[in-house]
Parts: sequence; structure tokens; C-alpha cells
Amino acid sequence: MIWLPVVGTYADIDVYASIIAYADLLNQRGKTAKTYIPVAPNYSVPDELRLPEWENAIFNLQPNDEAIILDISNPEAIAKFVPDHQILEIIDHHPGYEKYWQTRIGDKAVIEKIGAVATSIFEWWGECWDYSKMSPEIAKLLLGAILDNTLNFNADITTERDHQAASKLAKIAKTTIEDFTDWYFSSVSQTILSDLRNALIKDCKQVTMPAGQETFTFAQLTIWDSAKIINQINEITQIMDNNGQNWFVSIICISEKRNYILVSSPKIATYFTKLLNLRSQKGWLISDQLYLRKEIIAKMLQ
Ligand SMILES: [Mn+2]
Repeated sequence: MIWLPVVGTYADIDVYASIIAYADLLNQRGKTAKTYIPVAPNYSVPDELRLPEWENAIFNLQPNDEAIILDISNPEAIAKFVPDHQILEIIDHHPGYEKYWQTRIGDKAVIEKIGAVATSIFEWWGECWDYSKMSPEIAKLLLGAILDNTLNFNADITTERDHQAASKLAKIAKTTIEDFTDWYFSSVSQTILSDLRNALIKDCKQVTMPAGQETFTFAQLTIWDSAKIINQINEITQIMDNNGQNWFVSIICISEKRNYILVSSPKIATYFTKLLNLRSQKGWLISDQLYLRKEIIAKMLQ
């Protein structure tokens, strides 16, 4: 049996789509594979795209089983689920642990600079199987993952491979990139605005400041524009204050190509203003380009 577990504390559309597509691919090729998706996916997976029949909530790794880890390479998080010798593959695009895994499992770790893990999975489907055997439902999920993780192809980590995969996926899904993009981001924005608290809490990561032991909660939301969120400073502050001590909220506004940022303390504000060259406006810190969380963390590590 091959397991494909969600290893992080939440499931976004990249991990959700990639795990399900890979499990489908393996099963079609005669290898028994099961997902492990114990949490409801976050706001980035619209209800219409969910595939509940693939959301297996039981994880039961036996000594002879193997596991494929997608969209995460944090060793501590992975070790809680799978011992190293049972890892069949790690495919990720978060920087930081490339060398660690290279020395431990060699070529079985593919951690590369690419917009979405969904792109890698899509390419692998074509290399070892047949695109005519991919369902429109799976194609829509993978396409949504590429749009979300590349911020509609605006993020720095976007590659030509992501563009290629997206146009092929749109054909399989019997839609166009333009139509699907409109539908996808308006659906996601609606979900976020209808329950801001849930959206924020379900996309948090604990991050440690480079200078020391200080950690903070890093929340990220992706919406189409800032119009409906710009006056919600008090609400967001309250939600985050109730959730932890130090925090950083990054709201990516795709159509404006910038991040709207709120932080818990002047100290954190000073640090990030310098790091990301932010300007201050009406209570927000605003960037002059789009930053993904993984890009901000990569800058912190430099
Ligand atoms: Mn991803």
C-alpha cells in the first residue's frame, strides 16, 4: 500500500489536488494507493471542486507500506507520520530542506523551484501514463492549485512549466484559463469574506525570526482585490490577537499585484518593512509586488 498523507496542519488546494491526483494515477496503474486527508481543506478549495470520495480520514501505515509526501519537506512534520525508510518520494517546492533530504533519501526527494507541486504531478501523469485518462474533475483541481500557488502566474516562483501545465489542464477540464480564473478567484474571495476568522485560522504557519527564538503566527489569504477587506483591520486584529501572541497577516491582492500586511507589534513591523520594502497606508503595510509566504520566508533565511 502507498499512502499519500496531508502532513501539515491544514490542506490548501495544492496539497489537496496533488495528493488526490497522484492517488488516482497510482490506482489507475494498478498500485493500491490511499490518501490521508483528516482535515477539511481550507478556503482555497471551493466546495464545487471537492472530491469527498477521495478524502480518506484514516491513516494506518504498516511496516511494509510506503508513503509519498507532497507539498511539504519539513523533516519534523514528516517524521510524525512516516519514518525515513518508508518514504517512497518527496515532491515539494518550499525552500530550506533540499540538502537535508538529498543526503537522506537522494533522488527520491524532488524539491525544486516551481509554481505548484500540482504542475509536477501533472507532468508525471503524462510521463508515466496517459492524459486521456485524467478526469475533468481532477484537471480542475490541479488547475486551481496552479492558479492559487502562482497567484495567477504573478508570483516570482512561476515557471514556464506552470503555464504549459495550466493550458493543457484547461483543455482536459473543458474550459479556458480565463473563464476558470474568473470563476476560481471570485469563489475563493467569497468564501474568505463570508468567514474571515475561519479563513485566517486555517492558513497559519509558525515561523521563527532569524535573529533568535522569537516565533510568530504567519497567516496568509489570497483574494482578488482589497476593496472588501480594507476596512476590516479591527476584525482581523481581534481574530489574530485571540489566536496567539505574535502574528503577521499577509493578504495577497492579485488584481492589484501587492500584499496588504498587518502585524502584532512595532518590532515585527520594523523588521518586515525593511525586509520587504513596505510602505504604510491607512493602518496597513503595503508591498510594491506580490509575495507568497514561502517567498517571504526564503527572504528571511537569506
Ligand atoms: Mn504548494
